[in-house]
Amino acid sequence: MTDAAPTGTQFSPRVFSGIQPSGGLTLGNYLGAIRRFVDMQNANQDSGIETIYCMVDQHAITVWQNPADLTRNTRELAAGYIASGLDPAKSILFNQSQVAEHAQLGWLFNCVARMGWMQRMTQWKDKAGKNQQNASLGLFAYPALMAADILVYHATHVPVGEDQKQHVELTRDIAAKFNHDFGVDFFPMTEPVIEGAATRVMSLRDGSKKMSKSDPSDMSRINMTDDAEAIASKIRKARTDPDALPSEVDGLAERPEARNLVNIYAALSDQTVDQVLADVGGKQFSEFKPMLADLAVAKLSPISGEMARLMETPDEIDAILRKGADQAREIAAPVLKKAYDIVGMIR
Ligand code: AQP
Repeated sequence: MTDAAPTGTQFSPRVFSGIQPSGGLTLGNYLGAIRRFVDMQNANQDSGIETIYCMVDQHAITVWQNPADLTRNTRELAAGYIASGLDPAKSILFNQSQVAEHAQLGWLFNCVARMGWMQRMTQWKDKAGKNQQNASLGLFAYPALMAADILVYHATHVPVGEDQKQHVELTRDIAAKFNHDFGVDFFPMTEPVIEGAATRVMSLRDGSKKMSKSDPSDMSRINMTDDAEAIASKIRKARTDPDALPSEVDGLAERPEARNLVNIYAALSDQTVDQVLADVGGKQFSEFKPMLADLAVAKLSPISGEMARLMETPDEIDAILRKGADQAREIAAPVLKKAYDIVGMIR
């Protein structure tokens, strides 16, 4: 890991990331984020670097969530984390609303971040769409809370998919402005960690849109809870073009749907896109899609099976999250206290 300190201060490496329980987990969340979370947990075990992974329920409610669905989705997300290989004995796992320090530091950052910065956020523009006047204030302020999620742990590294890069850059801007305004070297310059063949998994129905939990079309995504039949059917019906697969990467230019399916195959089989194309170049989609479906079922079924098993004992999931929240608070509380001191608030 690189040293992420802004100037003279040494910040110990620490990893933080989160996912919104705003729907069921998708293959995009898994390949773009969770697999990286697990890699970083396992790679950093021996070095004592903490890995902290959150279910960001306060972000989820920036758009309407049915309360019962939010509860279920939060537990299911926790089950997805654990079933994918996150181990509560190795990583801190909790839901955001149990650690009030996130929202408390988030308020300080609302007063540091500038309106113009927030207005430039692509996700705000995409999610608020043409109806910005009717979007929640929380949706607009979301990136400042995300900065607080990260910086309340002085996290130096954040594994995310490509779509979150801009928010991590904004986190650095907020940290730099706080440090500059108060003449301190208190918050680190956090690095996004964006790696792998599938940092941006696209919709199965439209290769120009990212695969998303909140896409109205269930056929656009593979859910981590889909059974083998659903996975095979979604891949079979995935939009493609009529040409055979190329043997080289250049042949995927201007073919977003083909590129997406090849990227997914590469990520699931732990190969590079070049290696996959060397193997499948020249094949028609009628041959490639069943190969991809078999691979996806083989990789995802054990995870969905384990998620279902864990969901049978929701109390155990809740207990894991409560314990994780206690551990998280131990790190976050002194950082918040120091931030309040810097700002001049009496404690
Ligand atoms: N399609 C994707 N490809 C690669 N990575 C992805 N991520 C999400 N979709 C893809 C990564 O998953 C992490 C958690 O994302 P999130 O749930 O906090 O928010 P999101 O990016 O807005 O994800 P969704 O699925 O699109 O949720 P909704 O529909 O509620 O907005 C992040 O690291 C993200 O990059």
